[in-house]
Amino acid sequence: MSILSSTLSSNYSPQPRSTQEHHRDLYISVDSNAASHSRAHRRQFLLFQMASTMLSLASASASASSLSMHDTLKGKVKIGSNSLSTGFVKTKSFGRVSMSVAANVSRFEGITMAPPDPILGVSEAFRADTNDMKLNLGVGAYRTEELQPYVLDVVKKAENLMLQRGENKEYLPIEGLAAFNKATAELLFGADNPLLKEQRVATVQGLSGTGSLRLAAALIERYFPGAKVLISSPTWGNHKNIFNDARVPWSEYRYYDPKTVGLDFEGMIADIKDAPEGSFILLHGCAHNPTGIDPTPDQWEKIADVIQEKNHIPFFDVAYQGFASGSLDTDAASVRLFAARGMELFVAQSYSKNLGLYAERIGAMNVVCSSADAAVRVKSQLKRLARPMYSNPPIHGAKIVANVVGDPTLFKEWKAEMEMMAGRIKNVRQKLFDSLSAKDKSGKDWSFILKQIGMFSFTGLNKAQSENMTNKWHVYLTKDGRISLAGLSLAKCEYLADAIIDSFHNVS
Ligand code: PLA
Repeated sequence: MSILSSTLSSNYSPQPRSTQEHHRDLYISVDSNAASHSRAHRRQFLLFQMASTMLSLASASASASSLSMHDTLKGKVKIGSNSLSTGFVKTKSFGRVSMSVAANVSRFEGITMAPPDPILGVSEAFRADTNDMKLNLGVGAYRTEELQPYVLDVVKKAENLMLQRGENKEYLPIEGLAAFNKATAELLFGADNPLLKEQRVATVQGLSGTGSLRLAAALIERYFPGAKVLISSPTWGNHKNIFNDARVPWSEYRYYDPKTVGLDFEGMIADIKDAPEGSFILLHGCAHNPTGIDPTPDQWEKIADVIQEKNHIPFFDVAYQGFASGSLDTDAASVRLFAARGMELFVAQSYSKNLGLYAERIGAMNVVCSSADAAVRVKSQLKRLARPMYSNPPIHGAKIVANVVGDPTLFKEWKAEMEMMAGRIKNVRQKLFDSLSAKDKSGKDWSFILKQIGMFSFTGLNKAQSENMTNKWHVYLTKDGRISLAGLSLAKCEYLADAIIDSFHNVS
């Protein structure tokens, strides 16, 4: 027996196969007559050699990116000007045999290389840079003045409490930890908000902000087929991925006006008005990502008016509560304003930033309904959607949040730490503005930096200028010109100002 015979299978199925399936297997003809065994053996070997050669050429061609997905699916491989069909071996059929081609070509040949993530990919590039001056202002993750990751003291204390109590690791219910769900809704709406007493909020623990948004997108896809989600232009890049993956149609509403480096309020209102009645309007609860530009309280009222008029459903993404202004209540004002009008709304929450629980994946999805009865039904469907996706959420972060919020001393300490983090970001924002204003002799007005809030600054640098920041200055940021001030120290402000001034004035 040759090596080849072990890769041959005689259970050929005559059913029609898709071109793709057809491409996955190579069929080779062999003489099944026992009397001519040695001849067949030699013939198998020759065919195998031919197939191997073809396949290595095909895989070389594919890895050189000259093989398009389209060509691959057609089962054709173009080498130079020759077009060779992988079906060539299907000629004589004494008995067709399917051969697994593990030696040279993967079953995954048709899977192309995915591009790096525009935000998380920046951290990967940063890690690979060996320059001493490098600075990671890509992902929104809080760093100390020494540019080190920061674990909040209250988190350490809550974890110690958990250890002392010897808590177990049993599965949580599908909707998550009850104490967490209660705490998270109270933090968002205010503990004495009547809609909590009226039990009109369906709250389920989610896999942080992203997972909660994705769960809500699945609910929209299932129960509002064809409904559109309107997202701001620009927005956090992952919003588009989330709705695309959930097969929920979306379009953009105007938000950022590059001329004023401010909010295009008229455009925003007009686009929300124009959206088909009953659309979902995605709003950043506070600290809009990436622009750092939020509507004023007056503007929020007008946005609520139009949304109500058009029977739209507001969908808040609250990823920075308490982290933007330093106050949990101030940062929840937009959501509370809509809720106070008796509107039904969606709110996704995240504890990545305000409690520094990035990797714990802790957040929640809240659906405010007009009746307790509707809330029970919505919650049951959120659980039904969650079960096949991830079954139930992780316990550790939920316990931390519940312990911090549930203990008056820890809760007070958390607020102080949040203020400290928000304060440090405000200080670097001011220092960056001061450095830019002092160093830039062109008379350019950099005051927009002071008007933006939250952890980001939208610098207005274009793609080429942002690339110059990275390639020449080793400053890592997203290609839309967003910098995370949470990753900046006072000590690095002058260096960053030099990089920005050079990129802005010397790169078109
Ligand atoms: N919503 C908004 C507006 C965000 O900015 C982020 C995080 C999330 C939701 C989700 O965060 P979570 O899943 O960790 O709760 N945006 C970050 C990180 C901070 C990221 O892109 O994942 C950012 O750098 O934009």
